[in-house]
Amino acid sequence: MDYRETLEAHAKAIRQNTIRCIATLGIGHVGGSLSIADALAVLYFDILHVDPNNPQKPDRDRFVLSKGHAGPAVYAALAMRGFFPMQWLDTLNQPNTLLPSHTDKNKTPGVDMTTGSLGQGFSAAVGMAKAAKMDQSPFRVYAMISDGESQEGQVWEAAMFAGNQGLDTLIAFTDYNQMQIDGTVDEINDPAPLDDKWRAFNWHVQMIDGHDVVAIRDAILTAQKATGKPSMILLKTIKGKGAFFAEGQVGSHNMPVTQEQAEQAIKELN
Ligand SMILES: Cc1ncc(C[n+]2csc(CCOP(=O)(O)OP(=O)(O)O)c2C)c(N)n1
Ligand SMILES: [Mg+2]
Repeated sequence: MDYRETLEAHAKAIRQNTIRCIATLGIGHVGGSLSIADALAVLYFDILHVDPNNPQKPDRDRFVLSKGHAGPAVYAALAMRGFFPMQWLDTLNQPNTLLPSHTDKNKTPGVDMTTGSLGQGFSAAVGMAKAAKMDQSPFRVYAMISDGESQEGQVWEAAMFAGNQGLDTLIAFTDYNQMQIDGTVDEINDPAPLDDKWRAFNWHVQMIDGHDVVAIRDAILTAQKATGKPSMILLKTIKGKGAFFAEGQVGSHNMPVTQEQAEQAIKELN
């Protein structure tokens, strides 16, 4: 299998495992989890220098899911990479689970930041990149924010600091799926033009198809070469991508999922 086929297979499995574990619970953040499956496949199966046997390795690359509600997709990727047994996915967001709805670094092996309050994870990621620079540590920091999250003032404080500091080991993504909880981002509080805004904050900016694994890989390699500036990769995505009951629907943000829906969607992905 070539790169595209291999990474698409991982993305498909992330989607299937995400749908399965949300259906086991009966409800969850389907939309924003499925829209980042392709980026997570490229990160966890190609880009990130991480060690499932040593999740706290000091010089590991960091990944901060600032849009913490997409935890289920990250758990699927981490389980598939061997950070913990696949059976843990069946415990998603249940009492005493190590896989809460939103990512928690004190609970889940492989999770680098506790998130859920939108904007905060991104600030933490900027702080990690600054600390790495001060310590002359070799690791990179990757962060995923969302477009509704980009309405948070805190995002732009962090953006300004990272741009001013030239934190070029920081590579961030925006899941530009055009939807938040109650509607489309443009009807609620349009963050566009996101590319020009990030450029104005002294970031290196790319805008790509967020469901094209090769484009994602190439954009990351380009970002790694951009010196003197942090990088923003704007991922044009579709909320709920890959599940017939969720794709392109605002209502997919946090939705009930039946076993029958899950089985059909998993079959269709095959
Ligand atoms: C500071 C803060 N305000 C509000 C919320 C509630 N909330 C959770 S997700 C969300 C927006 C979802 O839209 P988007 O950011 O575009 O994420 P997507 O679902 O598309 O991944 C909001 C307002 C929150 N988690 N944190
Ligand atoms: Mg969104």
